Amino acid sequence: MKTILITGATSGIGRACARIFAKNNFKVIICGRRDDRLAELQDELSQRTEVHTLLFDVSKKKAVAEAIASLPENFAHIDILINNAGNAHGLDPIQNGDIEDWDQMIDINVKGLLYVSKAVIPGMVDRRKGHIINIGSIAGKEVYTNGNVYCATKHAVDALTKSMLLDLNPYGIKVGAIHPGMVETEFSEVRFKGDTQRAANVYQGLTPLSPDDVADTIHFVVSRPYHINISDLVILPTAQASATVVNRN
Ligand code: NDP
Ligand code: 8X3
Repeated sequence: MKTILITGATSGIGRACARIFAKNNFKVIICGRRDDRLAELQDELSQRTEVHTLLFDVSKKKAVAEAIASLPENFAHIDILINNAGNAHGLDPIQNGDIEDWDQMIDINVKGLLYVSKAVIPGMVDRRKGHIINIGSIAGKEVYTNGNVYCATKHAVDALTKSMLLDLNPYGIKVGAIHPGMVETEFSEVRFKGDTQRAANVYQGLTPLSPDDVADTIHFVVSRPYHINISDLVILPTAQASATVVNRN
């Protein structure tokens, strides 16, 4: 039975991934900062598979290293890493951007992804097998007005994915990124700091992707035969043609 570690499993895309992989016979390690959500999800998924929870903030490098090092023997060999934890904080023109928001996005979306990868990759290299999936974004392929720092972090995820693919190629490790467009999760509530009306407006007049749509695609990517690596995949709602071109009713 393969073991998968999913960051940001307490909500949205990460939680949907935890569910689909638990249903499909993977041991799951679910990570996040909200312990009540982790406990609830562990209860749910334990009906189907072995589940281990790790409570840590991806932006705290010591906490990341300690958490991964604490894995019990039966979860220690990670076959698949889903670097999913991340969010946007704010949507402001560059001249008005909040430096705290910038720090958070860079610390979580870029440095956090690196800290987790640094803790997991050496085991994969030793075992000469593994699969890393980084969750980028359409914002990692294009920039849009006021997206500045969030877009920059997701462009960094795109670049890091391509770099990991090159560096880990000699070890038979698969690396790829999934770049979603609009997915209805808590993402916009976080971006707009709890303004639920503004968050809901983002998805008005179209059918966005659901977290399950993205998780299903990730499961497809992970379940390909060993010789197939899907290295770069953009998934959009049909109503969305680019980061900003959206056909609303
Ligand atoms: P959610 O807000 O629903 O989920 C974000 C997850 O990330 C939560 O589980 C949260 O857990 C975790 N997280 C955030 N900050 C930290 C941190 N410092 N340490 C540990 N975990 C953290 O959003 P999504 O599911 O939409 O987002 C998942 C990924 O998908 C992100 O990387 C996002 O950028 C990307 N994405 C989302 C799109 C969308 O339209 N929704 C489109 C394209 C990409 P907790 O708070 O418990 O720590
Ligand atoms: C999330 C999608 O378009 O809000 O990464 O940046 S978008």
